[in-house]
Amino acid sequence: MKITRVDAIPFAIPYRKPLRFASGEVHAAEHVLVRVHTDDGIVGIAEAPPRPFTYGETQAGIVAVIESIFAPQVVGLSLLDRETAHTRLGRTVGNPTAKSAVDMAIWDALGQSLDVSVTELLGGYTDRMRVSHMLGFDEPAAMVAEAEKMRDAYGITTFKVKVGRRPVSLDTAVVRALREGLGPAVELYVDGNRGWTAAESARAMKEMADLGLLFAEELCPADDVLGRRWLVGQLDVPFIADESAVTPADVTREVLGGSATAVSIKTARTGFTRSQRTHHLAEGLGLEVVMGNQIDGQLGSLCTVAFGAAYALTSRRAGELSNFLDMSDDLLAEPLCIADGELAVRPGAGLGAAIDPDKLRHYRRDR
Ligand code: MUC
Ligand code: MG
Repeated sequence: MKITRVDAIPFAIPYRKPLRFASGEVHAAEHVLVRVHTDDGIVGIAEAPPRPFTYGETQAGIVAVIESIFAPQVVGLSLLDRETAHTRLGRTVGNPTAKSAVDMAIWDALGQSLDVSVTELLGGYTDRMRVSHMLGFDEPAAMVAEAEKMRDAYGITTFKVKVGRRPVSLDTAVVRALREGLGPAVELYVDGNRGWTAAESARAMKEMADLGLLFAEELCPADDVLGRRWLVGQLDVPFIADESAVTPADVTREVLGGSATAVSIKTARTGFTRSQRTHHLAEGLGLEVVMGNQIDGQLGSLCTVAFGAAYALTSRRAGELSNFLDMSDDLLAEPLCIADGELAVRPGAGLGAAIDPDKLRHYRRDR
């Protein structure tokens, strides 16, 4: 069970349709595949998605920090030394998705070694989650058509709508069109990626007051400290902290400061070890949790559902598990399948994921 090697392999898979939102856009999954090898021949895997507009990481930077700092820190540890690995990775500031991929690949390897699934290792509450689909910026008719396609093809009935454009009516018109087009039964919530000011956010939420929204997420920057507190205090739906609350300490600060009332847990940026801490904190504080998406590929989505299904609190709400549907291909040998609006964890040991070697050869960018 000793870690002998860590690989960081950059790859690029184009998106069929780019995802656009207030803080950026994604045209290709230029991620890093992380493999943790052990002395008994087990290989744990996970993927790191660079999101420079959110965390400052780049694909080349993720490869470099793993090869030069993180790999030497974990090689020689047992797979059971997860707290030691977490503490050592924590000596380096930032680099959340690089750290998380190493952490999750260790958990995958541990699950394989013990012949137990990661979900069971973590908490084992259920084996599936309802899926929420994220709708990027477009014209109202196109976004309604996309949501209808997702509902008809995959049974998805929860949608997160990207907002944060100016004037705010560009986005409020979309949300109204979605409610009118899809009817009262679907769940809708909005994510601004810090695009609006607090006053614009308040105006937009008033315009959408009759649309039955479930949540509002990161509508304005957390750095507008008093403005955001003022906004959150007047909303009658939970306000989700996403990119403003990456660490458990960030969550505590945002919530106790009155700037958030719910939290997005993204395994891509807190791995399994830190996501556990955020989960326990959210439970203690009585916060709603949504399992978020870092525009993950299939391996990242599998990590999200593996964690989300492990606990009652994280599996209560639909998880954001479907961005991979917009990718033109993936590395997983057996594709993920969303059916009846749900995604199941993979049965079997660890994450239950295997990489297709031909696809890896085709998409890798290091040779
Ligand atoms: C989301 O929930 O915000 C877009 C930017 C980011 O950091 O994550 C995605 C989705
Ligand atoms: Mg968000």
